[in-house]
Amino acid sequence: MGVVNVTPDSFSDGGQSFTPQAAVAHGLALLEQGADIVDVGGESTRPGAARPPVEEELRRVLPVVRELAAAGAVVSVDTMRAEVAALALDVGARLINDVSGGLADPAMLPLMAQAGTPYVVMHWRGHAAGMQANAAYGDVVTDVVDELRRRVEAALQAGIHPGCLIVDPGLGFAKTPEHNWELLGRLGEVREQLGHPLLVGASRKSFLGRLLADPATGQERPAGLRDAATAAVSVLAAAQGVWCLRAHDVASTLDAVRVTARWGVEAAAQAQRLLR
Ligand code: PMM
Repeated sequence: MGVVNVTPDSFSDGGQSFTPQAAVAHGLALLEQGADIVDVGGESTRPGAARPPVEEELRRVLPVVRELAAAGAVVSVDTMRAEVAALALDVGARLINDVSGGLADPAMLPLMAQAGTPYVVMHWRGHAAGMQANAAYGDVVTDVVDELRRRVEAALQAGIHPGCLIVDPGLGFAKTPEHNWELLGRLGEVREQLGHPLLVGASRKSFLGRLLADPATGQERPAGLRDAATAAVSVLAAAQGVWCLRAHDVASTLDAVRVTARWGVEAAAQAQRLLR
């Protein structure tokens, strides 16, 4: 899944695709790189970010979805709002990626039940403005699985077909770097316990920037220089059986997945030696 952020303030690509023309061109380039899905979003979920009004989100997203769908792309829309999801589906979106797992808008689950299209349910504990205050867990994997299971049950109760549900542990959403690493290391457990296809979005996230911080200054590695680290995460996530990887630089993640597919799971254990 390639990322097309139509936002002025995204942490990962800093407003690169803010005009509809630039966003469409970027989406087409990601497809050219080999993306199966392009994920179009008009709301930044960076920790601390303010929400755009719904009209603004629609203005950002709809023209881009319409044009990419017309070009034959499988378009996903990254939104927490049922109104945006409904209009995006009308203009050709084929999947809704809801980082709130249906918690942000009570109209979302009924809409998805009616639409009958695939729906990504991500683990979420509140909007970007205050979410890092909620980063407290017992065992993070147990808690995230339990909370996601409740969202899956709510989705099924609303009438969403089980075959339409994709789950996502929500790396970086109300999670510290340690929580993200623990979830990544135990993705196989998350997948087995939930029994739905798993989507993972680690691409360019700040826990990678933190790991690769400059040893002299302590400064995080900038977002644009985290693609090799993202590809490494992609290898390890692929080896644990995820269904979909959400990435900004599709080419490097796809290469990494190709190598993993050729190699086998042993790679993960062996690679640790290189770091001693
Ligand atoms: N992360 C971001 C946005 N949308 N959707 C899903 N399903 N999973 C994620 O981890 C996720 C997401 C934040 O990253 P961005 O600002 O680079 O898009």
